Amino acid sequence: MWRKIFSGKKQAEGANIELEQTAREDTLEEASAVKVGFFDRLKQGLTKTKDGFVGKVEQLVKGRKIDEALFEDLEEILIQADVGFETTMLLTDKIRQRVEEERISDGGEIQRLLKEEIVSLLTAHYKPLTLSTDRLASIMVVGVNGAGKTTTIGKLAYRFKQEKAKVLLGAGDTFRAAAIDQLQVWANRVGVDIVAHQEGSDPGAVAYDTVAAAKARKADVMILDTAGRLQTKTNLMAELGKVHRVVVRELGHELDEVLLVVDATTGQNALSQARLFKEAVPLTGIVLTKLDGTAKGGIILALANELELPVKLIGVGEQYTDLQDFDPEQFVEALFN
Ligand SMILES: Nc1nc2c(ncn2[C@@H]2O[C@H](COP(=O)(O)OP(=O)(O)O)[C@@H](O)[C@H]2O)c(=O)[nH]1
Ligand SMILES: [Mg+2]
Repeated sequence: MWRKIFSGKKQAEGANIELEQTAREDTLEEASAVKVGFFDRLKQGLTKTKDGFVGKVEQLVKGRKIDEALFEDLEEILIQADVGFETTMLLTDKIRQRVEEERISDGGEIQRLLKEEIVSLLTAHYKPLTLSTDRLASIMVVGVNGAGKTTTIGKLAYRFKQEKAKVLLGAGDTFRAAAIDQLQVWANRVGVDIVAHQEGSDPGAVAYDTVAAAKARKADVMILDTAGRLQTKTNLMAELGKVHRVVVRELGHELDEVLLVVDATTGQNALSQARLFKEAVPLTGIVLTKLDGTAKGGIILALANELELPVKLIGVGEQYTDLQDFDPEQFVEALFN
């Protein structure tokens, strides 16, 4: 039986203990050592955003008194960090209000207020990855080309395998032979089963076979890859809807997770991707990848605030273990400290 470790911070740490492959007893000491490793990795992955965003705020507020010019500069930094206009205004209005109510005059305090408001914004819509453990857990992964879908599936497969789950992957991206091969490579590396058809075959048929095989082989988790598509291509989006319906019909219920993978380096386009994918399939959450590759990690705030979709996982690098459960407090801590 694979471990039930899918809700929040404790689980993230728990998962990581497994990921670090401590075959030993996980004594308190070891568990906390792993926790530090996990947090360090997050901090390292957020270095660019930390420098480009929090670092700039720090420079801005140092020794300054609070006035309208300061707020305007703060707004500019937030917008440059991809926080987006709407969310920037929400944050700075709240800070303005608190400055007044709490009679704050030292600019240095702005950083603390910003940190607190970001935590509350990220916490408001927070929901961890939630997978069934009493029946086949099912995940479908969607997103534009190059967002990191296949890599994310590989990392998830690795994690679940470490948790002793029987994992089955479905190579639903049948557009390119290379995409099928790529998932195959991950499956071999991690040591999990895969259902794959030939290039150009019907992705609905792959979906059908994946569910059937998962049931027949009594898998704990199935993860279905899909072809990347531009959110503006209506026929391809409709096809995605069809694939989803096939899975639901064969499972006999909704999937546990329909995850949209979004590349953090794509900026505000992430919002339009999320809106259009949400129309095609009932998304349950977002995986924000390549946070390590951008100084504009502020997109996570725009996503959390402007869409009713929680960010559930974040990618902070290309290693197996660089997919983390998103935890708002830990994230903000890594960004500000
Ligand atoms: N630095 C970094 N690279 C990533 C991350 N996630 C995915 N990638 C890279 O992004 C590229 C595209 O990923 P892929 O999984 O093929 O995207 P797909 O087309 O959506 O399936 C690959 O080179 C991955 O290694 C991440 O979190 N950080
Ligand atoms: Mg792919």
